[in-house]
Amino acid sequence: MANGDGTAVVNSWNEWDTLREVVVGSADGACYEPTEPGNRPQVRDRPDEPFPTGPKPPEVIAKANEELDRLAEVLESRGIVVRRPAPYDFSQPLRTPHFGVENQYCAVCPRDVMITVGNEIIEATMSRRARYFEYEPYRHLVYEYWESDPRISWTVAPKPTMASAMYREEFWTWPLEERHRRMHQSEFCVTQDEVVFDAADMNRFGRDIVVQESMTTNRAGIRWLKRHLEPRGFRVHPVHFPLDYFPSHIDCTFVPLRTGLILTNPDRPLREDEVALFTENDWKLVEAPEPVLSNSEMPTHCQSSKWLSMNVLSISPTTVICEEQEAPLHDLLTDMGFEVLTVPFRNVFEFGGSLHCATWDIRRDGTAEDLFPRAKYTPLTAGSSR
Ligand code: ABU
Repeated sequence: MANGDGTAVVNSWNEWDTLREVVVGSADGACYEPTEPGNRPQVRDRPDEPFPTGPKPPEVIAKANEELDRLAEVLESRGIVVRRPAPYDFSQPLRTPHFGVENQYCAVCPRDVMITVGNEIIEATMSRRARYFEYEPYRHLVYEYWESDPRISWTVAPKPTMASAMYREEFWTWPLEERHRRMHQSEFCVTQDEVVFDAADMNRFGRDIVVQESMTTNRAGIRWLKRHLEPRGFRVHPVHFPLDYFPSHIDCTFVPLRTGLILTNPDRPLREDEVALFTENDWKLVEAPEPVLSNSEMPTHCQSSKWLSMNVLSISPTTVICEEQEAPLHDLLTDMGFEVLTVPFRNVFEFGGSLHCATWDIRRDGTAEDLFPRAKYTPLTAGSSR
């Protein structure tokens, strides 16, 4: 069954068209992320202290849920349909033939796992053991959408083994000078042997998809995305931010706000030879202001950077939702003509993200526009080896 206006039930081609239906994460059942080969969580400013394990305290969960619920209310007040993940017991340990992990993580950040690309839902491979089954809290929704509209396709990307050989353990002990020396090599904690990607390493720009090579997305993952998406009419562009030594998820680094405008991270410039794709196609790159919190002021158990400040959610080409204390960003966006809505969200930070991370857009207005008409692009399927 189609949506009332004839749009497919699942339809989202970019990060900014008018939002009609969205999933907002939930902190119910959340656990601390375990130490594993793809992740070394640390207590902020006390790296020698053991990172907690098991379920997060009920009061920490309650505060995050209050903010997630508030976001849901604001979205609903704008006429947007809000859906939520199903309950899931993240305290269950996992054992597969290839790995074991003492507990799982949470369903706060659907963006990391799930992506809508046009009328298709893709479940990412994921890159960390504790997140192997993180698609499960969203499956009831996927089935509902898939059953209700024959135009919807649903793809589960190949699951990697996440065996020890998939990871590069020494990555975690490289000194900063070593990281700087290697900054153009794009070799992180995941090797290139298996297909690996988190959905949050992608930005959607109509028929163009930009994918960051990172700790959570490798070159095999990008190849898989190219081979999957190119026959469906998309162009997939890998991007790199060489000064980000621990890259994971593009939405605190490169944030498209509307056609022609991208918010960028001044600490993480785009690789020089990749800028032309944007500038030659009339995209303006605007640097985000310094976040209000410094890295050392971020919540104790938060593994994300201060740049969660720019992890905003666009609900239309003219309206953006921001964390309520990020006044310099509000001012910049207002000066650029946006209506800025604000919600408190700092209690969500330690669950892995801010407003963009904590959402997964299901339906926006819009279609597969070509927003890079001058892109020079060689499809992988035509013989390129990248
Ligand atoms: N999950 C988004 C975190 C990215 C960052 O810390 O920059």
